[in-house]
Amino acid sequence: MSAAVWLSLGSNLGDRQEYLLGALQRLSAHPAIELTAVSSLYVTEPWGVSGQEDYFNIVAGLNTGLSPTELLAYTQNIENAAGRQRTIRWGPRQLDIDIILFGDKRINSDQLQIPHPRFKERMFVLQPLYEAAGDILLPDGEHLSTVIKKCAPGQRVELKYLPEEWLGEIVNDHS
Ligand code: A4P
Ligand code: MG
Repeated sequence: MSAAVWLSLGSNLGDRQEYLLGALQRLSAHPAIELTAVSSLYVTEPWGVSGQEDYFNIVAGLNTGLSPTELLAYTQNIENAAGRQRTIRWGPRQLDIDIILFGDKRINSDQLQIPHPRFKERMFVLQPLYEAAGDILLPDGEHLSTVIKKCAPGQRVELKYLPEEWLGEIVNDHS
């Protein structure tokens, strides 16, 4: 069975836009992944550790027949292919891919927590998610718009490119 999944992708090292584009290409190249939505590209202030470059953040929606752990293994391969080194937690990175939602699943293992444990505190996830997914009902019964109203104000999340301004054919190519 296919599940509706939402991923958050971020980059704050090197050619940030190119890393995000490359990740989307690799995701849509997988035979068991169908890319269904990609948000605008946002420039966001670093969350967690200050003194880093701004991030480029996006959200992508997909349908997949992969299990959550299979999807995590694939997204970690994509991160590694982008040269990702795991040194400082929340430190600078070429590419970070987090699984935010996986249908209605709730998972709490050492390797994987879904929904992502910190997404409700992060406007760099919530704003593009709202743009791409609309006011979805979350697995805990809360609407996304309610979470956004409760999120700490003042986090800088600036629209840089609308989807058609930065994606080219990437989403259409797959359909
Ligand atoms: N893991 C558990 N649950 C998940 C999940 N739902 N999705 C595990 C993905 N991975 C999940 O991640 C550490 C471990 O989390 C993985 O091995 C996986 O088994 P990591 O990517 O190696 O390390 P990390 O990303 O440095 O740590 P962490 O805690 O995942 O950080 P976050 O929460 O991903 O935050 N500021 C802005 N503006 N934009 C950003 O994109 N990103 C981060 C990273 C910090 N600040 C940011 C941004
Ligand atoms: Mg991560």
